[in-house]
Amino acid sequence: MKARARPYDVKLRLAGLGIALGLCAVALVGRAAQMQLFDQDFYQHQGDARFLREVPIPTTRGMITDRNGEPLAVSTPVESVWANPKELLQHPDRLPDLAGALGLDADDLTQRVSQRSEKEFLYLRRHMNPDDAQAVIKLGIPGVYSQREFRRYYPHGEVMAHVLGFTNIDDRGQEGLELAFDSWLTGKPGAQKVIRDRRGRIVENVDLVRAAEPGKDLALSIDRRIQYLAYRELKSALVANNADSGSAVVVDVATGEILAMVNQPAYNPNSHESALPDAHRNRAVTDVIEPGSVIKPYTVAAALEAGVNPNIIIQTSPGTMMLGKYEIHDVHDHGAVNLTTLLATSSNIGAAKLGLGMSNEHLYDVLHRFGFGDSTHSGFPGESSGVLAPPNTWSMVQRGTISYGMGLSVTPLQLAQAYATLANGGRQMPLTFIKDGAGAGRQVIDPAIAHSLLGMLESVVAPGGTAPNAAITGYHVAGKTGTARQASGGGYAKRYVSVFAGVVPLDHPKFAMVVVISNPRGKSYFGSLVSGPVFHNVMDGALRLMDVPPDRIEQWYAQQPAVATDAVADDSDDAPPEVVVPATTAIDHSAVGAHR
Ligand code: 59J
Repeated sequence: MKARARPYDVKLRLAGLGIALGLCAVALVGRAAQMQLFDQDFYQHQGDARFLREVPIPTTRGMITDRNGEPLAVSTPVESVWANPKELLQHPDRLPDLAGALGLDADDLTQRVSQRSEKEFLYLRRHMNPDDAQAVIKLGIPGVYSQREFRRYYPHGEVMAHVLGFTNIDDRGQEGLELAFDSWLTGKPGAQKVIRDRRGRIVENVDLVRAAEPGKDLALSIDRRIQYLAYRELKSALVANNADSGSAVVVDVATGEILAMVNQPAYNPNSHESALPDAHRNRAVTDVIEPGSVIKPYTVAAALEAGVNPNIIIQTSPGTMMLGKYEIHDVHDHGAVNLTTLLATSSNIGAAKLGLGMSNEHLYDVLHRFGFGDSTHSGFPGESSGVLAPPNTWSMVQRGTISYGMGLSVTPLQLAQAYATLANGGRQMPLTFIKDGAGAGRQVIDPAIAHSLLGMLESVVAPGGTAPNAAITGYHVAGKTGTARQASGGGYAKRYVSVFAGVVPLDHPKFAMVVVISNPRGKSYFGSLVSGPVFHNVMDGALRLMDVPPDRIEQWYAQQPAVATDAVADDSDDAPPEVVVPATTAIDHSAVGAHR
């Protein structure tokens, strides 16, 4: 019997197949619907993730200006060209072109790219001029891209170098105020979602994740014009006196704001890599000197505070004195001196005798109150505190030498603060590099003592004082010279620092300025002749720039040339009044070397 498939079997099979196919279709449609309707986000994300990227939005570093809003440090846009090595290496024939447009050596470039062949990111050249970078991108080489960055530019170059410092290639502060205020100045880069095509080009901005926050601006206390004057005068004094290094600081007496701070040697912060590291130091803040005689006013202040009669007469003859087993000297025999002539002639013996008459603790206390031995807390990176040993360690000899400024060390900035404090009626203002940033002051000595010291120090710049060349026509000036041999290897070398510290005008003191010049090897090495003229030239200019009214009116008018002003003075054919310039000094500097 022949077995035949029965028709219902075929139908059954067909129906079975139909059902199976139908189920498949339903499953497929269902799955599609599931993917489309329910899992869409997941798949969208998976797809986009291959092309959707979060990219940073670059932002600027805050601008640094001087007290009048003049830009001192600005961020300029630059382009950094980078490559995706994997992609770029698929077109090795383009490498020579690329190297040419980047201004790089073709072999070096090939090597660098090959070394990172597995990576997706390599800077080819950073901080290019945007036009040059554009020319590179225009070559259309696959795997080559550019990115906006910002580069710091310092329009005043050397003049502001030490105060500002500089940033590194990633725009972070490395030295100076760029370092001290880095977090204030640094912006927060934003973030943006973008879709890139297969070649990495951005084809669509999707959404902003975070807006970029630019860094904050910083207005300094510095006055660019006074800074420039100080820079010019210090530099020319260094050249004229064949000196190694120097610093100058100008402080606003009433506020403690630092108006100018310059050093030599200097460097150009726009190309600081090429500078000697030695030129980087802001010596006014980081370096110490043995100050010598500019300390004497504080010894006198201590004596007055201890109740010494302001009219005391001190015998300094014969110009030498034994201090323990050491002999100390004055340049001349100044005979019997009062406190004013002690300062005007800068008698070491007079100062030592005053110091020996008080306790270690008292002299220390007064010096310390004026800020010696302590950081000024100016906030400048690397600030030195100087050295003032605790009084219980002082020998009698030390008390004597500290009284005339030997055996302690100070920074030029500390000296400037100490002179500003005298000029401010004994009220010490915190020093600051920030405009209007100073806090409240602190009275460190009786105003009457501060006042009488300023009077005595006026005699230093008067004819007969050590520094008549620091005098400024039309203004009352108080100041002090110092010439100190520098300690070296346990003795004192024939290396000097020449210092001048002064304040002007005495009626309403505005400026305190300190000038320190190290190792002058010219005709003279005296503070009066080396540093005094820098003080004179800078202050003379600054008084005019800041419109400080003269406080010595007769002298002021005497020096004004009798120019005919429009309407009035036609009938005056008188010669201008004779100008009397004090030109003589009682000290014969040429004799000093021989005396030693
Ligand atoms: C001086 C010192 C060195 C250290 C000496 C200056 C001492 C001393 C041991 C010799 C030149 C020189 C602790 S002088 O600053 O007296 O500024 O215009 O370096 O005395 O004992 O060939 N300054 N300077 N002394 N040491 N030790 C005078 C004086 C001062 C002047 C001039 C002439 C010194 C008026 C210094 C100035 O007031």
